[in-house]
Amino acid sequence: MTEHERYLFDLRGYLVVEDALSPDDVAAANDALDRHWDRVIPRAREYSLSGKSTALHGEKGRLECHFNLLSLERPSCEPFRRMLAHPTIIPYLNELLGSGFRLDHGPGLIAMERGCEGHVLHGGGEPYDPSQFYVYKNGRMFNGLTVVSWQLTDVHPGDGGFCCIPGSHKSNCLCPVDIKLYEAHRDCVHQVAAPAGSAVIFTEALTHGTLPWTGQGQRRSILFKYSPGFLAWGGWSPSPDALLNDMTKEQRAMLEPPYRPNRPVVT
Ligand SMILES: O=C(O)CCC(=O)C(=O)O
Repeated sequence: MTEHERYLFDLRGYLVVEDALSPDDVAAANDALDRHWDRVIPRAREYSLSGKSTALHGEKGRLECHFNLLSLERPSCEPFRRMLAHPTIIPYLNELLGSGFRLDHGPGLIAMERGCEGHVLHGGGEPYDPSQFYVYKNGRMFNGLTVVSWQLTDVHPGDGGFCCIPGSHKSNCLCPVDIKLYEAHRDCVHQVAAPAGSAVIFTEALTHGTLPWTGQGQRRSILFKYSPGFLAWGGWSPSPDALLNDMTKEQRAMLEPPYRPNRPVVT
């Protein structure tokens, strides 16, 4: 990470890394999703994410897929496997999570069209959660669960989508409910614009959520959630040998279970 990136991540709790994916990688991921789009479904209304918020309400749920993007047949799985241990992202995760970090869960798709609801803001420095935390000690950052959200379409200012309260990963006070519902003090909530090909990296300790989508086209984000190597937020289950044997050693290292000593280190 550059001096500027380190400063900005510590200050705000997130970073936008532009051009992390090449235009060909973005196109390959979008093509793969298009091939499987009949299995991408709106989130059921009974699992609405906008809660009681009128500001985040939408006429439909966001679009999700409930299949493993890493296990799709070739070539559809390839762009997502490249994201899993992407050379652009590895140095950031080594610095933010420590070497030996692992995929905690994902990848997941968040797709949105005009009219899709938002998601109530969640997370924050208080209450302290030892699985999704941010601390700065011994001259470096330590993070729990940390997200890399790959943008497959442009997100312009004002489109909605991912939003956060910059700096809230270090907050000492509980976030009031009406702020989480985006019904008070909206000026502290920042909508994060990012062109296609960007990786938005954020700590889950940041208060964050989703604004209803008002953009022209679709939002398509692929979220990978990583933990330090010794930590699990979401648990772990073994991946089939057929999948592991068909991956690079860097990709396989991401799917290791949580433990501390002698982890495979990816640099
Ligand atoms: O990307 C988004 O819109 C929200 C993601 C989110 O809430 C999460 O990862 O916990």
